[in-house]
Amino acid sequence: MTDLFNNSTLPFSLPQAKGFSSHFDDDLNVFKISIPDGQLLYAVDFLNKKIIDRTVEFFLENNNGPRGDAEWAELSADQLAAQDFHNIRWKQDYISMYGKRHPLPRLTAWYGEPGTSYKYSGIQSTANDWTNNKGLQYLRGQIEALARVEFNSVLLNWYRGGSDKISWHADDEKEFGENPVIGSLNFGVTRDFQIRRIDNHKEKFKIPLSSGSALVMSGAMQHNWQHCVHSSTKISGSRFNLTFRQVLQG
Ligand SMILES: O=C(O)CCC(=O)C(=O)O
Repeated sequence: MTDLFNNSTLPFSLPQAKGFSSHFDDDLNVFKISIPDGQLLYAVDFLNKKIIDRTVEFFLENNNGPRGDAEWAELSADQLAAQDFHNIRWKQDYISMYGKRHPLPRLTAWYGEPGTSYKYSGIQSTANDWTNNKGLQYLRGQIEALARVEFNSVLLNWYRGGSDKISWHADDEKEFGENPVIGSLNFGVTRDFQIRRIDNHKEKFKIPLSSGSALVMSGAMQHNWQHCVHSSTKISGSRFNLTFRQVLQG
């Protein structure tokens, strides 16, 4: 149930069920959301337009690629591999299903402290060193201030258009520890972040993640809830999502 004394209204609906509540924190300028077995922080205009525009430019800076947004979705994997990105080493990963290799429906890049490595969608990925990456270090500082934890790595997802997506999953890999805090930043077109309970798929809600928004997931969320971003024929244009994480090393 939404707190009646809010001075700001949550721009999406939570299930009307026991254990769901939200409250706007005026000091932090953020919605604090409780769900059964989890907590969320949601800040709509967390980053300003100047930072957003500069960040998108930073993500795409390259010598030889398209300038316009729509063109990116049309490049083949080989054409993308030939792009010389200056700041982010975007890559096309593949998953194997029933003996066939399929491209992941998005581009990814994994950055962090030297030595951090992480497995997602069955793909073992060693982090690109982020020590001298000024853009990522700036964004890390921003999300750490909101989440009040330190992150040592980030997974970047580039959804080039409406057909790019990420399927239902939880970030429950053992290298993230028991109850991980995961901080997400969003740039570009708005996409719905869907959340459903693992033991009851009908208990679900969606959060529109617009450009400049931040979302922090914590508590036992990754053991009890899954999330995804569905494809949509109504969407065109790029969205970049960064999920900052603490990978336990050793
Ligand atoms: O794009 C998003 O908002 C979600 C990304 C995600 O779920 C992940 O990287 O594990």
